[in-house]
Amino acid sequence: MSYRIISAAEAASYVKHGMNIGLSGFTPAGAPKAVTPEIARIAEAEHAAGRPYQIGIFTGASTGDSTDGILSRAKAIRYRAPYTTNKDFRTAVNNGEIAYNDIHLSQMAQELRYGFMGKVDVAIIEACDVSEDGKIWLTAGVGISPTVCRMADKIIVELNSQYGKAPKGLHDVYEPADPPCRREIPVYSPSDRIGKEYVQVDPQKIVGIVEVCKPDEARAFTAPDEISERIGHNVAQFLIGDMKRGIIPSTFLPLQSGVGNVANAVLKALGEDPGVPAFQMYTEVIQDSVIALIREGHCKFGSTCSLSVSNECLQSIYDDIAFFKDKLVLRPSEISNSPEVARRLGLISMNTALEADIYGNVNSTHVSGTKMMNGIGGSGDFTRNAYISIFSCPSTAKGGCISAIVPMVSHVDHNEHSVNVLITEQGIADLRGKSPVERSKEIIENCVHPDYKQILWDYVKMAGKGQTPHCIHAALGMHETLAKKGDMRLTNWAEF
Ligand code: 0RQ
Repeated sequence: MSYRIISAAEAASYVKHGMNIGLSGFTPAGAPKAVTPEIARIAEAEHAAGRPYQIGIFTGASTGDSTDGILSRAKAIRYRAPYTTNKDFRTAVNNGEIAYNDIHLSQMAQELRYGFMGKVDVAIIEACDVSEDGKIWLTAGVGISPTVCRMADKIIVELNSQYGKAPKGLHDVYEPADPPCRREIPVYSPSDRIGKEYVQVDPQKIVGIVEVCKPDEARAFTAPDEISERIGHNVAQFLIGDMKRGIIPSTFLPLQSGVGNVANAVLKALGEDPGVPAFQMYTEVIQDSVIALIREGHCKFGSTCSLSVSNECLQSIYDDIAFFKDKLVLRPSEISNSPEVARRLGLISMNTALEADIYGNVNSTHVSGTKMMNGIGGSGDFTRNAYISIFSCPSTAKGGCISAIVPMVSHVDHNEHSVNVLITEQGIADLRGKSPVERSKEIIENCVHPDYKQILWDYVKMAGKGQTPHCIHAALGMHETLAKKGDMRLTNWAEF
């Protein structure tokens, strides 16, 4: 290979203060792991010398600690988009130290191409192979790699030998043209392949290859607890009910699912329920539970942007790659999350709420309205365009001190016009075809924890009549009670 093999430190030296870097990967899957810690070292040295050093980060979704964690702690990030899950990044954002642009994941690549976020100076791309003529074969996540490779002045390849060349052939790389020349994305079934197995770049832009042998920095999921198992069971019962009524065809519809413990438990429950037929997935992340379902035949095909699985699970996929190759495809985020494709395929979307209100508005991102949790991720891409959009969450958080159902959400990510179904461990609220007042009855009756039911009925009574009844001065009263007394159960509407 005629590319120069360079150290991670040399690669990092191409990234100067004020530049923007574009990264491969989607969740820790396929994100760079070697060069970003060296960028953090440069930042620390520059700061120690009294000089400024901060960069912008463009990526597919969250990354691993080697990027968001280490760079946040080194105070090296000026700007970042989109979704992330890192605790230190979250702290820095909530301290006002980082400009975080939490956009829909499907829009990230195109907003870069449209010029909304500035230049991509250096792309850092994890690969399992690279050819002389500029073909880059990615690893466990695609994200925005094709776009940042095309836009960047320089490309650094982290050639990760951890899994050898096993990921080769899993990818389907396709980048749409921009308006007014864009055509339809020709995915008519989750398993359709429309692009190339690699990212084609101009080989002149590859300034060096950094040799790496590191696993993904996957997050461990806790085993489903009783609450998430009940949520999963309720989701399965809801879908079976809709199939019996003929709303969902007996062949079923492709499923999308977000990340997190609840999402993992829901998928597990769907696979275990004999009433749910074998299904396909058209989604952004595939977690451990889905890989088990593919092995068992409950999931027939998985189209995803990343294999966001534990390291053991990833190794087991690559060990059995002949089995998985025709059952999985990895796509760029603007294809995996495409609103056009979601609407065409008729996805059943399943995402997670932090809180929902009695009319069906959902907050997935901001704790008590101001503190960023993770971000919207792909939940908005799918919710707005799904055949049926479902949100689930436990009915309470923090030992019961917080009700997930409140009179008015403290931040809106998904509004009442897009949310079809709300599910907690308490039950199912089917909001389809209902007016706001009808929705509020359905939600309070079926989804609210018993500790909070009367508080919410009292709010509804106080709000009186109207299209969407509210007491505006008291609508965030449960949040205010939490802030003052540490427990929403102590809400006394007479105080508002
Ligand atoms: O915190 O563990 O410290 O107690 O939030 O909650 O119940 O473990 O659920 O892991 O599924 O995460 C919405 C954050 C849920 C996630 C969110 C606290 C709760 C706990 C986690 P502790 P759980 P999960 C996919 C598509 C974004 C939207 C989406 C998420 C912690 O699923 O980021 O689905 N989703 N995107 O105690 C204060 C409340 C709370 C609360 C829960 N009302 N107030 N804290 N918590 N409700 C993403 C991609 O596109 C890649």
